[in-house]
Amino acid sequence: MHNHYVIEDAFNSEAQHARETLFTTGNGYLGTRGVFEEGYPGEQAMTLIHGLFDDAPIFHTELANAPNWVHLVVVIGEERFRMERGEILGYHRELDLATGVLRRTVRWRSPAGHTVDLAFERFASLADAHILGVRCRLTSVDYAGLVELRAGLPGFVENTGLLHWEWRDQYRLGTGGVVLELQTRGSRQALGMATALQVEGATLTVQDCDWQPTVVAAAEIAPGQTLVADKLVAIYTGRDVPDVRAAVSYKLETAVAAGYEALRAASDAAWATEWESADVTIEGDDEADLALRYSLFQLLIAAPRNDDRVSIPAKALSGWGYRGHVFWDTEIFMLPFFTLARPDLARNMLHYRYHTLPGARRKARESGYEGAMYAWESAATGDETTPRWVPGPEGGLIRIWCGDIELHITSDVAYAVIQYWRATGDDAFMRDYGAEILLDTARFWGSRAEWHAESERYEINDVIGPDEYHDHVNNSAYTNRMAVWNLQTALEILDWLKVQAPTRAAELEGALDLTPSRLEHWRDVIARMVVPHDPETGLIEQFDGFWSLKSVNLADYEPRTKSLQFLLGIEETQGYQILKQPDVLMLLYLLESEYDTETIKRNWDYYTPRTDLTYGSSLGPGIQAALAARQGDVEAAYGHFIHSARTDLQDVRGNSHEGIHAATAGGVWQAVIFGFGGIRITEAGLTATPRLPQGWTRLRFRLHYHGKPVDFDLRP
Ligand code: IFM
Repeated sequence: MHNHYVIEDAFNSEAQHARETLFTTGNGYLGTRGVFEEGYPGEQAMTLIHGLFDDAPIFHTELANAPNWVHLVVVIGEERFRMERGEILGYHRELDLATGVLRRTVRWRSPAGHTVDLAFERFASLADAHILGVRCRLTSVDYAGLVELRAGLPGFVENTGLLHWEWRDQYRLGTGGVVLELQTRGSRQALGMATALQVEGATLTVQDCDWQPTVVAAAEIAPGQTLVADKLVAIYTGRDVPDVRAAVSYKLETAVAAGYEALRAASDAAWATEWESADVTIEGDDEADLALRYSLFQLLIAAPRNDDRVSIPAKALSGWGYRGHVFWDTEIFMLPFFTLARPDLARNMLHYRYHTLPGARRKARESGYEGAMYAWESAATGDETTPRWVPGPEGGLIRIWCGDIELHITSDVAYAVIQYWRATGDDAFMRDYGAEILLDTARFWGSRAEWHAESERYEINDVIGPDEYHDHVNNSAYTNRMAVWNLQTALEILDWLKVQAPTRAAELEGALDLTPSRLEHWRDVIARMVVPHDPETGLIEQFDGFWSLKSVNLADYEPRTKSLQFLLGIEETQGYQILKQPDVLMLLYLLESEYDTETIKRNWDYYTPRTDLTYGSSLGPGIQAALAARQGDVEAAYGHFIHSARTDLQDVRGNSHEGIHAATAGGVWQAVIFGFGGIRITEAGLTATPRLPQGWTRLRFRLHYHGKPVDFDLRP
C-alpha cells in the first residue's frame, strides 16, 4: 500500500479536539476518539458503540459515551506522566491506515528531572470486534526507581454534561482482570467491559475504586531498561448477547491466553483483506492518495459488520455532532463506496432502513400520510429524532424544520436501494427487503402529492430541499423529481416482482394495499407532477420563486471564515439566491442519464457561483467535483475535490472537533471514482470514462459488479 500514515509531529493543544477526531480509531463496532491514554485537560474522550442509544433532552436520543478503554496512567516515582507537565523532548503520533493502529512516541522529562521514552499503541480489533488493546513501552533514559502503570475502566463518563449510566456491578476475575458493568438509565441497555494488564517482571494488584476498577502494575526500572505493558479489553453490550457478564469474562480470558501480539496480528490480517477490496491508489499526487485512503479508513471503521439494525451516523462514531443520528449522508454520500467496494456492508446498512420501516410508517401516519416517510434524523427505531429547537450561536433558540419538512430523505433511501441492486444484481435482497422499501416510500409520495385543480398539476409544497438555506419552499425541483423517480421505480419493481417472485408480489400488494386505483394514482402523479424546467434556457428553477430572489456576488464576502447564512442571518439568507449545497446539481448528478450535457452545463454555470461551497455544507464539494469531472471540466473538479479531501485532515471548516465529516469522505471517493474515473453502472456492467487531473499518472481500484471483482487501472 502506498501512503498510509497520517502523521502529527508536534503536539498542538490548540488543535486538541480536532486532532482527537482526526485520530479516531475503530472497527465497525465502536469508534474511539484519539485522546491520550493518560488523559489531558479538557479532552473529549469518547467511545461510541453502534446502537447504544439512550434518551436525551432536545435530541430525543443519542449514543451513550462508553468508558474510555484506552485509559492507562503511567507514574514515574511520585510523578504522573502528563503532556501538560514537565517537558516534551520529543513527540510523534501516527495513524497507520493499513492496520488501524494508532501510535505515539514521547520523550518526557518530569518536573523532578527524570527522563523516559514512552511508546503507546492501540488497536480495536477488526478480526474480533469485542477485543481492544493498548500497549505501552516504557524505557528509562536516566531514571532508576519505581514505576507504576494503572489500567482502569473509568465508568463515570458523560455526554456533554449528561450522565447516561447506572452502575450495575464490578468485580475481579480469577485471571487477575476486572469487570465493570453499567446500564443506560433510559433505554436500559447493559454494557460490560473487562480488562487485564500483562507486564513481565511487574507486581500486579487490583484497586476497586467505585465505578473505576483498575489493574495496577508496579516494577523497578533502571536507565536503559524497558517495560512493556499490554492492556487488553473485552467489551459487549446487551444488544450483542443476553449475558454481558459471561461474554466479557470469557472473551477476556481468551484474549489473555492469546496475548497482545497474536491479537494484533489477527487484526492486521483482517485489515489486509479489507484493503484488498477497498483501496484506491492515486499515483502522481501523494496528497490526494493519502487523503482518499484516510477517507476510506474512516468509512470502513464506521461500517457495522455484524449488526444490520444500525448504520453510519453523520459524524460516524467519532464525535458529539448530530448525536449519532443517521441522515441521507449515508445513502447518498457514503453508500456508493460500500455498494461498489464492499457490497456486503452496503446490504447490511440497507437492512437498517428495512428494519426502521415501522418508524418511517409511524412518521407518515402521524404526519397525516400513508406509506413510509423516513426520518430526517434516524436512530434505533426509525422514528424522527431531529431536534425541533436548538440553541443558536448568539443565544436564543432556533427552530429546526428538517424533521418536519425535509422530505427528500425518503426518495434518497429508495435511490440507494436501486443503486445497490443495479450494481450487485442481488435479487434476493430486492425481493425480500428492497421492494418493500420502494413500494412503501412510493405510497408516501402518492399520498403527499397535492392536486391543484386550477393548474391540473400535482405539487409538493412547504418543504426543504437539499439546500437548507431555504425552508418552507414550494415545488423543490429535487424533491419533486426524486418523488416522481421513486414512484416510477416502484412501479417497475412491482412489475419485476410479479414475474420473478409472484408470491412475494401478491404478499406486498395485500400488505401495502397496492390496489389498481392506487397504482393508477401513482401514474397520474408521475405524469402531472410539477418539475420546473425552462426548455429555452435549460435551467431548472430550484423551487417556486427562486428566480426572483436577490442575486449576490459571493466574492464580495471574501475573505471569511463563516457561512453566508451566519453572516447574513437565517431569515435574510432566505431572500437571496445563495445555496448551502448543490441542490438542482445534486438532482442532475443522481439522475444524470435523464439530462443532456447542455442542461447539466447550463445549470452548473448558474448554480455553482451561487453555492456557499467553502462554508456551506461539507457535503457539497465532493459532488461538485464528481459532476464537473464527468462534464470534462477536470480543473474545476480538482479544486472542489482537493478542498473536500482536506476537510478533516486540515480541519478546513474549523469544525472537525465535532466529529469526522463522514459524508464528505464518501464524496471524496465519488469524486475520484465517478468523477475522475468516470465510472458508470450500466446494464452491461461497469464502464469507465477516465479524465485524470494534471499530474495523476495512474489511478487503480477494485470494484464489484454482480458479485465479481473488477480491477481498474487507469492512465491519463
Ligand atoms: O445531511 C446534512 C445536510 O445535508 C446538511 N446539514 C448537515 C446534515 C448532516 O450532515
